Amino acid sequence: MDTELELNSPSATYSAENIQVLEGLEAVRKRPAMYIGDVGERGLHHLVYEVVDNSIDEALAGYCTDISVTINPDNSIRVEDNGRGIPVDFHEKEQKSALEVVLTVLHAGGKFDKGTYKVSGGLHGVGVSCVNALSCYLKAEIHRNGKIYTQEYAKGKPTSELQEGGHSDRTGTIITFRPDPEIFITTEYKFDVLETRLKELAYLNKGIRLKLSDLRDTGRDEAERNVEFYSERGLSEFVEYLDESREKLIDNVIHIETEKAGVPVEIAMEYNTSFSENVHSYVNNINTIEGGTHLTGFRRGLTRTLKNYAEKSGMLAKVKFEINGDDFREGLTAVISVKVAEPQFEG
Ligand code: 0RA
Repeated sequence: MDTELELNSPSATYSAENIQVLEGLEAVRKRPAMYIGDVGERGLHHLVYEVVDNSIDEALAGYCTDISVTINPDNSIRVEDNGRGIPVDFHEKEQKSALEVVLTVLHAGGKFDKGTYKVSGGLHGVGVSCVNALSCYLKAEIHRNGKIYTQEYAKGKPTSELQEGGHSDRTGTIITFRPDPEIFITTEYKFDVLETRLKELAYLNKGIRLKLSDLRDTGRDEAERNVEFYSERGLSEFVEYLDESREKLIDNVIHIETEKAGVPVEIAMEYNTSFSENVHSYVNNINTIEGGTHLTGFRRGLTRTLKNYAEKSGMLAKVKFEINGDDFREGLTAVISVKVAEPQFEG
């Protein structure tokens, strides 16, 4: 069925509600690149980040401590967390379970309750429904209310009812999905790519345990196929890792954790003996390579603070040239991370 034709046709009798749901199902498959960037290797890996980001949100809300990603032998991906589990109760407005809403309605990947802390949500922030739409198979297993619930999907549409299974003494969500080969140019996952991202996420979100296992026959040995990331000190450790091969100029990483206008701000920085600037900035766990107001603000603040200090302590009097911001960033390694409710991403 050609959805666009149907929707534009004057004889179409869809209600607004139906249209929204149809859009959720069809639009993503029609123009996948618009939702996940591309249908190559990047987009393929992006599906994993999209699911993991939901688990990270659950962790940032204080309900989840462990997230585990498995590459199955058939290149399907399993993401398991020990969060509250996606709600399975009946959603009156949509006339389906909350789980089905999360998995089939675009942008409904987030929490329904406004009060919760949702800052993650991927580069494009499109949610799990997008992953569902672009998967030839998806299974959701929910541990909640002392029970196990399962439901299966194909290309974004349920292929089974929500099933109530056995007892469970824990809570959590397990999403298993297989990217649709009709959509993606390649469906082969790269361990190293996922490893790099999970490691980064561990540094950016201290206290969360992130695991990665590869069940494929890759020739790598056991230890190389099972890695675990956990950062106790977050950005400080990130900076130490970035400066691993450089010579320190100060003993301890400067670590600032604060909040401005409800926006959590975390900064870690240190100086090394090199002359290069190595500043990484993140908004909602996404590397903002083009910078932004958060980076500009940091740079200005650093220049102002150090210049003031140099002036007051009489150091500037000895300097024969005009000192500027670049001078304060020589040999600087820093990571800046902010978490904003409604980010404005460009590029
Ligand atoms: C909607 C509402 C709530 C949690 C979630 C979604 C949720 C989604 C994902 C996706 C992967 N893991 C997840 N964990 C939770 C809030 C649930 C509540 O209020 O109990």
